[in-house]
This record gives sequence, C-alpha cells and structure tokens, in this order.
Amino acid sequence: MSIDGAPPPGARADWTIDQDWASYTQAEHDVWVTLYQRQVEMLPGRACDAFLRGLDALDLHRGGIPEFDRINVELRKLTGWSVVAVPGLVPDEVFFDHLANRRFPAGRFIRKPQELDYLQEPDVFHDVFGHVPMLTDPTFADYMQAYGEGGLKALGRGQLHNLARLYWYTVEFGLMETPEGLRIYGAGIVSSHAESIFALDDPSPNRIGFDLERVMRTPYRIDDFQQVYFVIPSLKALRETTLADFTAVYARLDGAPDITIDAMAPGDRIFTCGTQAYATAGGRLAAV
Ligand code: HBI
Ligand code: FE
Repeated sequence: MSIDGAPPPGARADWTIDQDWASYTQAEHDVWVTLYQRQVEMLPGRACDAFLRGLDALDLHRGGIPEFDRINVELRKLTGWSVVAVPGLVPDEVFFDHLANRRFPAGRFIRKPQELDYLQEPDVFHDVFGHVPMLTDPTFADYMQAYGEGGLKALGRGQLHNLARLYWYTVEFGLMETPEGLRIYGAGIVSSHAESIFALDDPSPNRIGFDLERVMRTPYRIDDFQQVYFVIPSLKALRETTLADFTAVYARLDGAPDITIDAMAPGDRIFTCGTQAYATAGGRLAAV
C-alpha cells in the first residue's frame, strides 16, 4: 500500500499530528481496554519475553488508550525511541525517515467496536500495543533503526519491495525460537487474538527458519493470516542481518524468481510443513 503526496490537512510536513489524548471518547478507551484485556490474558507462553517485559515497562495496562507523552518518558530512557502520532499510513520515505531517527509513527485513531478482529490500516492498538513494547528491547530497537536507514537506501535503488517483505516477515509477522518453544515477536500477530493462536498452534501454515534472501523472495498476504511464518534464532541474529552487504543481496535477488507463498525451498530449515488447509478452505471467510 503506497501513500504519497502532501500530508493531510492538519498534519505537519513529517505527517505527524498531535495525539490530542483528551479528545478520545470513553467508547474509544473502552475499545482499547477490551482489546488489551483479551490479548494480555492469552499472551504469556505465546509472546516472547522481550515483548512481555516491554508491556510491563511501559505500564500499558492503564484503563484506556495510552498517552504518548507519558509512555515516551520511559521509552526514551530505555532505547531512545519515541512514539509520534500520525493520521494513518504515511508515505514510505516518511515512514523510513521516522524509523531511522528512532521515532515510531503510530496511528492516532482506534478501530470501531464492530471491527475488533480485523482492520486494514494500523490503528493505535496495532501500533502501540503491537509494535511499541518491542522497542523497549535495545537489540530490537537497533534493528528497527537500521531497518529505517536501509529503507531509505532501498528506496533510492528501487529495492523497496524486497525490504517490505523483510519488514512483513519480521517486524509484523515474525516468530522466534526459544528453549520453551516458538514465541511471537511480530506486531501483526501479537495484536491479533485469532492470529496469536493460528501462528503458533494451527497445522495449516508453514514455519521456516529465517533466511534473509529466502524472505525477500517470498510474497506475503495483506488480507488474511499468513501462509508461512519465518522463525529467527534470536533478536541478536535478526539485528545481524542488517549488517549484510545489501548490494550483493540485491544483485543475487535480481535474477531470482519469487518463491510461491506456500512452497518449501531447497535449504529451508523446516519447523512445520503446513497443510495449508486454512488458505485452501478460503481463509478468513472460512469458519476457523
Ligand atoms: N505508515 N504509519 C505507517 N505505518 C506503517 O507500518 C507503514 C507506513 N507506511 C509504509 C509502510 N508501513 C510499509 O510500506 C513498510 O513496509 C515500509
Ligand atoms: Fe504494523
């Protein structure tokens, strides 16, 4: 989804707006509380330790939508990151520039009660509950800044599509290997009740060991649960991928065809060879 052009009325040149926390209605705070309670009850044993530690450190369990100015005091102390409010999706180069400067752009709006389970555009619950706790971890915080710097370079070289896949299969839908089993660190999973279960428990999707070029050759779903999840050995290993020589990576990718979304590829480290039953049955429209 690419946004371009001038910022919307009321937004600054970098697309930020004031959060104007006082103007949230009680109904909007209630949506946050409903989503928060549902997730926080089920995430121990599913979300990775860094995420759970971040949730506590930022004290997000207050009774409603967090005030960015409040959580930024702690977040800045921990990793130098801060959350800035934006109206919604921002253009890629604006997004990358914020990340490269340790600013996470979070949608100010929150979903309606009738769309608790699915929305296309990231709202404040997806962004602040899903993404921000991981930014309290110094290693992941470094990765996100390096990702932003890499994105600005990739934009200049027409390689954005490869980097968008890296973002999608790590920051949004990444799994991690731990001695206790697979754990979630991706924001798109951890902020979704159904996908927090599907991504770890369902026999349908493939779960494959993370490899930078493998991920960059794999398309992704934006409208439904993923058909493949990639598993990193650790956050330190993830951060090391940003030290790769991307010129050589992009050169090798130029000639390589995409790998179909439900396929296994030679060299894959396979955690789950999925049945793909969910996707074959029509996905989100099918009874899960
Ligand atoms: N804008 N606010 C916002 N949040 C995102 O996650 C986001 C974005 N713009 C572009 C974008 N993500 C993706 O295209 C990234 O892969 C770059
Ligand atoms: Fe996101």
